[in-house]
Amino acid sequence: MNTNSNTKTEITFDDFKTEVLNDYKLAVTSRECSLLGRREVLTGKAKFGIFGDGKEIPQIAWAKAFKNGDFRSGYYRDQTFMMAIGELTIEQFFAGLYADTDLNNEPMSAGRQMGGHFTTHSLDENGQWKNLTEQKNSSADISPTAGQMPRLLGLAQASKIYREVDGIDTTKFSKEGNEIAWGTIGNASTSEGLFFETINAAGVLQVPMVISIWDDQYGISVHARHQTTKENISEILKGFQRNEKDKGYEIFRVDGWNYPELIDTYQRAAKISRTEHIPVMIHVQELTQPQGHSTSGSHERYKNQDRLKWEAEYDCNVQMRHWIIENNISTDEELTALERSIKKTVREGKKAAWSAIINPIIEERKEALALLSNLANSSPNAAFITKLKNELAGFDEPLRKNILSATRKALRYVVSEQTPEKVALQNWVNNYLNNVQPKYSSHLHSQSEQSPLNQAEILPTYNTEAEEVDGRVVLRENFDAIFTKYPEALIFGEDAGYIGDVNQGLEGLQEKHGELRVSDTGIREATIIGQGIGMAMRGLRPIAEIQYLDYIMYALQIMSDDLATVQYRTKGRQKAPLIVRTRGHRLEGIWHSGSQMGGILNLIRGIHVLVPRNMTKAAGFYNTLLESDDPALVVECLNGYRLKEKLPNNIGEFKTPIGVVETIREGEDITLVSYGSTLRLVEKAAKELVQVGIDVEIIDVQSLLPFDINHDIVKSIAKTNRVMVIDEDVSGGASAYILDEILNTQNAFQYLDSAPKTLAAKQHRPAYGTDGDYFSKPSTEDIFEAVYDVMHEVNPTAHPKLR
Ligand SMILES: Cc1ncc(C[n+]2csc(CCOP(=O)(O)OP(=O)(O)O)c2C)c(N)n1
Ligand SMILES: [Mg+2]
Repeated sequence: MNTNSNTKTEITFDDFKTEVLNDYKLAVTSRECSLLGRREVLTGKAKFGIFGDGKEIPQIAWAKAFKNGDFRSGYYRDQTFMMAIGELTIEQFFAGLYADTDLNNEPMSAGRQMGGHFTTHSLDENGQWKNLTEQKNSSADISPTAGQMPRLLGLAQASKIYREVDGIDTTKFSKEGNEIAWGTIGNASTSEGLFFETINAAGVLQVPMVISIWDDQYGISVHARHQTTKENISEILKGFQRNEKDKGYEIFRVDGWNYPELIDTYQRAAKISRTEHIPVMIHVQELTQPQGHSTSGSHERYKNQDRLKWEAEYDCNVQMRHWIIENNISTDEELTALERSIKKTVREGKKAAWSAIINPIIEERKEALALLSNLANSSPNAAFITKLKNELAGFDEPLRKNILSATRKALRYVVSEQTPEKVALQNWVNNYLNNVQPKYSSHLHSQSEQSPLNQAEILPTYNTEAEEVDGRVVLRENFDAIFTKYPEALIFGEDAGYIGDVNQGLEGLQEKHGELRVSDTGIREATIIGQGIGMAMRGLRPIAEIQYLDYIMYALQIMSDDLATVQYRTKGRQKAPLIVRTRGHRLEGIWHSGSQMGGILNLIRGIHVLVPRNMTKAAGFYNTLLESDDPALVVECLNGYRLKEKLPNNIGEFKTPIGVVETIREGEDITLVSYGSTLRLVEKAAKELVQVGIDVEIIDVQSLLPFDINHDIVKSIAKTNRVMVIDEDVSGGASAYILDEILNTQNAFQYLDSAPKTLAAKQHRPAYGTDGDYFSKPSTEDIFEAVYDVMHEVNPTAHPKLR
């Protein structure tokens, strides 16, 4: 059904007519999907619908300019485009609406995302790259408005890197950087900071990005007068227009119902962007929402009669129909016949999609009903079980939830019976859960061979006379080795380029590896991450530097909503193995203390969180991650860059394994669990505790996500029978997370002879200065006393009360 993207210079009238009618057919098909989709929600077969009606024609024009290798980063209105590039069928459209969990039926997300969230597959079933230059690509959508913008920047920047950096194997990713990254955004979403941040950054970077703004004057019910100064986004962005003197954007304005002008505009935009690597903005005005925003309400509530009348008239499909007739390309009768046949095709597609989702569930229900019958026949509680069975049999459109609910409840009625029928049902429920749960829970992380969990440790090795250097030197030497070994690796961030980062971990590397690979960025954390996500999605190995951990807050939304969910929301068909480098821990002051680990941990499941205690460990993590295909955050210890470490002689080779803890002091009395810079205080307290006869074991977590995959902490607790988690975050933050892992995942309670403890910071943000730190975060004395108190409780005679 896709549109013709061969724009030949000379075509016959018949060719032209065929193409126009094919486009019209596509527009009407997409519209029928939207209309029928809404009905499916209102009748209860689907839960929620958000559709592309009213935006069909510009998307067809766009698709004609979209070439193999290009990338889309858009939002929920783009169904017609996806159909036009041949990546969304009618059946798939409805499979998305119904949340079909079979990736073969619902290739966008296997039912994990609401309908209207689109993607293409960059990876095969084994998680290996497909050849992206031979297909049309769409990065996986997310729902937060403007959340598609930061990634768009990186998708575009990848073309620049592939065109201008030598030595990268581009086979699967780029043909001389000729790919455009195409973005779409609604008019109201341009009010978001992420939009402005991205627009500015793309202007600075001069990357091949074409952003289309679908302007229907509304954002749900809120009119443009509340959204945009002058109610006109391209008007206020005029200053970005390039001229002879200054680089900038090419800006177009076009009416969304004008088929020939749209085609012309998109062709011109593509030419400029693709050849010259110029960012382009296309403000597509006068669009409509024939059915309102979504299935959650009707637009008659907030649009007046005049507006509704105008929308009916300027509906882009209606306008295209007029244009076809006016230009004698077809007749009213012919088009009416075409429209009728499309209605039928869409209805059939919808039916096929429903059968595909419901038939397997009906089969599963059959099995469950048979087992429930058998169970009833063998049980004195037959009446209750039969009732459950009949309820399950009564659903016209059963869900897996109904099947599990009935079978799990039935087991309660036979809890004290011993029959083969009961065992059969128990086994069936267990198997069923094992089979179904992954449909919802798989692929939080990579499941490919390159998962970092498959990377074995390689220890650093040293010459006998190994030099003691500042920690930052270990890092710098290692980054140098990385950029030499991996031509596709690059690092960027505030002050990361010319001066080689604020702590000189990249000193001299821009000069050596070039400005495109070791670069400065503007102060714009969210789009620094976006650059990384987009480039990683196109096969590069970006390292995005966030200057200080405290400022990751600006990027946390995009890390949480986008980066952390890439594998999950595509069920393993896209990846963004971005490494986020930052520095934190044990600093001073409200916005320079680097401690908000609990918030981070809870928000970025899907990204590994690594907290190396020194720079050798950190370098080892980078080496592991570059051989792997998952995203990760590495938090270096800010106060460790000037501490001395021995310089390994296998720089670039040694690897710190992820998810593995390290015991850094052995002891008998209590296990102290901590990470990062706080460990230095714990180690100091440990030495002082020896003086009073207390012998502690210290474990460095190193990797907060994943956490202690070998369950070594519980082994230590089995020996000491006591545990304390020490952390510089607020109580209830990372310490609570760690204790939860130890108690709930590792079942440590059975070995405990004392209450498990956490020692965390005060509830307020850390105050400035040495005393500010002392009175805000656990000090050596705090640690000493907290441990001492536990031992006092154990043996008050040996350890009398301190104070
Ligand atoms: C960050 C965020 N805030 C609010 C929402 C809820 N929301 C979804 S769509 C929408 C309006 C978007 O309007 P516009 O960008 O003009 O796109 P349109 O739907 O009109 O095409 C809002 C407020 C959201 N998804 N994300
Ligand atoms: Mg809008």
